[in-house]
Amino acid sequence: MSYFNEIRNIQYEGAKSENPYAFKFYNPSETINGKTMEEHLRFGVAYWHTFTEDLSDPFGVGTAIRPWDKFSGMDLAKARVEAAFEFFEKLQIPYFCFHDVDIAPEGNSLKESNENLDVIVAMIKDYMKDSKTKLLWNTVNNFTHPRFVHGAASSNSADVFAYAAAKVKKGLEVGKELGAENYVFWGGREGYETLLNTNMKLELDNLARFFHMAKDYANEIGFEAQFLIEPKPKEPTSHQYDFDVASGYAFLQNYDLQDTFKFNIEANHATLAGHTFEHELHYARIHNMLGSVDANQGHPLLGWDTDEFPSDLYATTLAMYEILKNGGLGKGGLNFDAKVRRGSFTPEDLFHAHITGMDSFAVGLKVAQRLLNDRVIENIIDERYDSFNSGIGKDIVSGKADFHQLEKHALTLSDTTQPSGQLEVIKNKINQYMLTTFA
Ligand code: XUL
Ligand code: CO
Repeated sequence: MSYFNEIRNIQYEGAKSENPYAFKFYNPSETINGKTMEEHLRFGVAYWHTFTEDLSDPFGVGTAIRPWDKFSGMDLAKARVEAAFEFFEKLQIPYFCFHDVDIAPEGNSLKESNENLDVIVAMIKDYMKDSKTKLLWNTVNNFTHPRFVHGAASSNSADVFAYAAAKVKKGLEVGKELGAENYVFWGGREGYETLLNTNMKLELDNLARFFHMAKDYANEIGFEAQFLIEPKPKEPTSHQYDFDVASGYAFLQNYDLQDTFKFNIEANHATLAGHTFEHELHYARIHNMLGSVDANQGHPLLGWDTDEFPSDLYATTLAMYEILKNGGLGKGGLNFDAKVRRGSFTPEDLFHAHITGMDSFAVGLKVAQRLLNDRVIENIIDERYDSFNSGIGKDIVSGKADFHQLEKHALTLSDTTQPSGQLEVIKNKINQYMLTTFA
């Protein structure tokens, strides 16, 4: 059965193509600096937003028209798998990602939920045999069901902690079964609403205990996926524990988890935290903690997680610059944790959204590689910090200098001369590179 009958495989047709069902910039087989675009970008489809999401919002019911919605229960779950693999193939997408509840309905008990999962996982495994699309990561949803109202691993209830652990245990087994390259922990409701009823120390300790137990179990079953923490500062709780990369990294170090995890960085979570997307990527990169990316964008005027498909070429360029500086994403990828707008409710919109996201990152990749080749940003930064390459600067960096020596040096200074920060020059250069790369 075909769910996207009218749509043929999406091909690269070049920048001048008028075909809305073609890539204008994403050319999977094109080589850039020794790697194909497909290898650089490692795009993934988010199962929840593309096949499960109904586009409801707090003010209105779902609007999504999805041909598979004529089914219900397990039949719907199976229809979604069929639709998903048709979509993956037509889009030539190398990866996908899911939560347990995206792919199979929850039953009346944990046992029943696991049985439902087993049926769908077996079906997905079967489809994967004939597909080039692999599992970038899986995770479990430990936040939607009312039992997780006070959190999962940071719940006040030991029973809920146990239930959450059982779900992650199954998630790790599913990840191994399907060959997931990563396993994601997004905080969900791991956070708190008010300190007036919260034992924060116990909650943080428990969260760390949970992560250690998860890693122990992954080791026990030989599941070698990279573990990823996905920071987010707020939503649904007002204080999420994995606020951003910096606080997440401190948490991991406090609990001796820094070698177990890397970060899955989501653009809209970065901006919710008051950072830029590139700030979060950069912070993770310089600490060797950049694992994977949830590629989306927030709305500049809205203060919540809008999860839009990425189309801002400036943002994708700066993101790809960080990713290239990182030497790529390793086992990670660019997962479109993004949803079409509530008004974009047709199945065709799902294709247009992904084409736009993929083209936007392809543009970012090409511009960023040129910026790097010409050392545009590197040269400016090297020059800016040149004072640390000789004299007193070299002594500071090598650890030789102390306050006595620094005071002695400072007393000899009449006035310091400093070069300009040149921000406007740099921005103009980046604009020039963006426009001339495709001229
Ligand atoms: C929520 C979010 C999640 C994670 C996976 O904001 O980003 O979808 O990516 O649980
Ligand atoms: Co996400």
